[in-house]
Amino acid sequence: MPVTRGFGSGRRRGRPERLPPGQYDTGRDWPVLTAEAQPDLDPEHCTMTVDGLVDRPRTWSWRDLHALPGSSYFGDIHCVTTWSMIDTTFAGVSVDTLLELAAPKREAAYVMAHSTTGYTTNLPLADITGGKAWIAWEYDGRPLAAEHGGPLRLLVPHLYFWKSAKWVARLELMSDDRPGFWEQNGYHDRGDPWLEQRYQGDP
Ligand SMILES: Nc1nc2c(c(=O)[nH]1)N[C@H]1C(S)=C(S)[C@@H](COP(=O)(O)O)O[C@H]1N2
Ligand SMILES: [Mo]
Repeated sequence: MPVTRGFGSGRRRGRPERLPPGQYDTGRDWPVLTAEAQPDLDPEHCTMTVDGLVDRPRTWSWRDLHALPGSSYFGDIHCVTTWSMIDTTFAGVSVDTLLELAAPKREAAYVMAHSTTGYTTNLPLADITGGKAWIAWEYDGRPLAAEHGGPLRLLVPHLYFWKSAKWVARLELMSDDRPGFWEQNGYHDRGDPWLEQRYQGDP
């Protein structure tokens, strides 16, 4: 399976600048941050939809997703509450693969990720294309735990981790940006950890 290394993580390996400003290394102690009640989802019945401004809106079953070419991420993740985890390994499918099949329309420029629970988060389309985002169902070679978003979570590791919607079920392509759950509550619309885009009004 193709493995994409996190942006810059190789270059920064073992050096202090490996961590974005204001972040600490949580080691292997992966915190759980869930705003809503954790859903109890059966992988066999979970689906992933790409719709909105696309030529071919599509829904993939669990089985359909596994039949697609797999893709993994090896690198770091960064939560806005200041923990980072170094050298994580996730596997699933690249968002590029789903978007190629759904065929975004020319006017699509943003995406809203929707979880089965109603949690939402907005992203520029450019931040989930070009090998930067995954629909992940494995962590460290094992099925992704329910508290970490299993069966399926969005993974956008180059942005703060609130963009990586747990229990993701839908990517809605949009022409205009619209704030998701945390973004309506003051978090930044983009959330680049290297630029410390934590809150609305940050650069
Ligand atoms: N559905 C859903 N997705 C979510 C969240 C949430 O509360 N609900 N929290 C976000 C935040 S703030 C972070 S830091 C990460 C936490 O993921 P983890 O619990 O696996 O560490 O999930 C993100 N995705
Ligand atoms: Mo977070």
